[in-house]
Amino acid sequence: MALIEGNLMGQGLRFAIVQARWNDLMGNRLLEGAEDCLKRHGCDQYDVVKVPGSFEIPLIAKKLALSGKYDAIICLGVLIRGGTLHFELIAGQTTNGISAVGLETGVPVTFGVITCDSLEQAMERSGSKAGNKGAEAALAAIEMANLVKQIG
Ligand code: RBF
Repeated sequence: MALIEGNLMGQGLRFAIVQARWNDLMGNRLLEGAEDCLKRHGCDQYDVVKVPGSFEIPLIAKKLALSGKYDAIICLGVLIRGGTLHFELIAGQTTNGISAVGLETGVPVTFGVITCDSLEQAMERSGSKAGNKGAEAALAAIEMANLVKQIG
């Protein structure tokens, strides 16, 4: 029996963070959380790429994954339900798109896009009482990058 798991050491790993500009009051908190997490885990090699909104994340994440420059891609965005059908459509496309990038490229892609009913909920998930989902996505990226390296 072999137990194979990724460690949380970020030294030598390269990451790209893709951040959607929409709702950047909370989006910038997610970014801060992700950067803080990477640095505290020993990683100083990362780039931040800004896109207009969450809908645009998958294409850019795919290009970054295919560039061969990164061990994992961290996707950050804030979707707030506005009472329109758009929320469901954008949230669905963003989630499916981000998931497809990892499966199609073999490069780990982690999901730090928060989907919220209200501004308050978005605040909670971007650095207050529900933690910081950007930091969680960065931690998952470190673990996945190390796991993929081990499996080969
Ligand atoms: N992008 C986000 O990242 N978060 C949102 O909450 C969000 N809400 C939107 C609501 C509407 C009605 C529209 C049309 C777009 C919204 N977008 C949002 C932007 C979307 O992700 C994309 O950037 C734009 O539609 C341009 O392709």
